[in-house]
Amino acid sequence: MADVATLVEQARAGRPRSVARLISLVEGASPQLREVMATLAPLTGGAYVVGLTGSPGVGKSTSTSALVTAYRKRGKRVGVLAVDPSSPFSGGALLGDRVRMGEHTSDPGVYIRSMATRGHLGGLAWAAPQAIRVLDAAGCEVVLVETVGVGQSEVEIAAQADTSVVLLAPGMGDGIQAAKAGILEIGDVYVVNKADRDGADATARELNHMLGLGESRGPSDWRPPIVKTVAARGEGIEEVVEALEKHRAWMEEHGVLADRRRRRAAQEIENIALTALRQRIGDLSGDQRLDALADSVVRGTSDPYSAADELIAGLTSA
Ligand SMILES: Nc1nc2c(ncn2[C@@H]2O[C@H](COP(=O)(O)OP(=O)(O)O)[C@@H](O)[C@H]2O)c(=O)[nH]1
Ligand SMILES: [Mg+2]
Repeated sequence: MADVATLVEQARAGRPRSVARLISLVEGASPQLREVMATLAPLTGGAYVVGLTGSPGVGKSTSTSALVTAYRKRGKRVGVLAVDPSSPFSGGALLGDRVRMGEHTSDPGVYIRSMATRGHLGGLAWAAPQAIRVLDAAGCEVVLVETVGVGQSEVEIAAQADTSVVLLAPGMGDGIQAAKAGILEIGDVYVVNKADRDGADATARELNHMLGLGESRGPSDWRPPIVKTVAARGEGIEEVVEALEKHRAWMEEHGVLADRRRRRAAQEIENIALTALRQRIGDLSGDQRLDALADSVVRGTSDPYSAADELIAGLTSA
């Protein structure tokens, strides 16, 4: 296979197949990943990462596609990552998404990739930031991350993004669901899509009400805006972009962007370290050190806590 440096160079030159190869290395947890990440490190930090989450069918892919159009008009290179934590499939875009993203597939300024993480070691939290880093290093100025809202995953994705967009639609009972899912805490921008349908105003009002509850914001705090869209017709999308740019400017002004990125990196380090530790501990069955420690616990010359400490010390210095 091509060496990592060449692959990265080609990805930066805008060669989609090289970007795809790099993301495949992430998904496959390739042994080369270490080298890939080391090579990418100095090339990252330029991308503005926007997460889009919401229930299936709310219009995430349609909105993502419309946002791509809006950012392309502004001359930005855009990366799209569609993360489906429940799907065992990966590689190409999902069929429906391929249709909705269709107009962008021949645009060299847009890179679209879907990613499945089920069964993945460390899951979404582990794979998504590394895939984002690939797109970042490949020169994407905006990276849109679409994820299906299932339980914990949207919270995880919110932790990956600079700005989180939460989508709702009228008539989906979303208001109540949103409150349950803790979605009201993660949105920086709220979108009520399908505003061409009855009930959009009511949904927006209900959302506004719920966002106001428990509110204790100071004058310089960010108040998440609610934008109504008809993504299928591109209506309201410019307003979404404006809200995103405002949020980004606010984050930069208040040091929030740097803070979020630091927390993100910290979490990533923790995930990788825990995965590595777990792997080493998992490899221990039949390990003589463990057997010896077990013997000493059985004999009463050591206790399980001391033995565990000794084991960990041995693992981290090994
Ligand atoms: N009426 C209406 N339908 C929409 C709108 N946006 C998306 N849709 C439709 O809603 C369905 C689900 O959209 P999709 O983007 O795949 O949702 P996702 O599952 O959240 O990614 C598709 O049939 C879209 O054409 C809208 O603004 N109004
Ligand atoms: Mg979708």
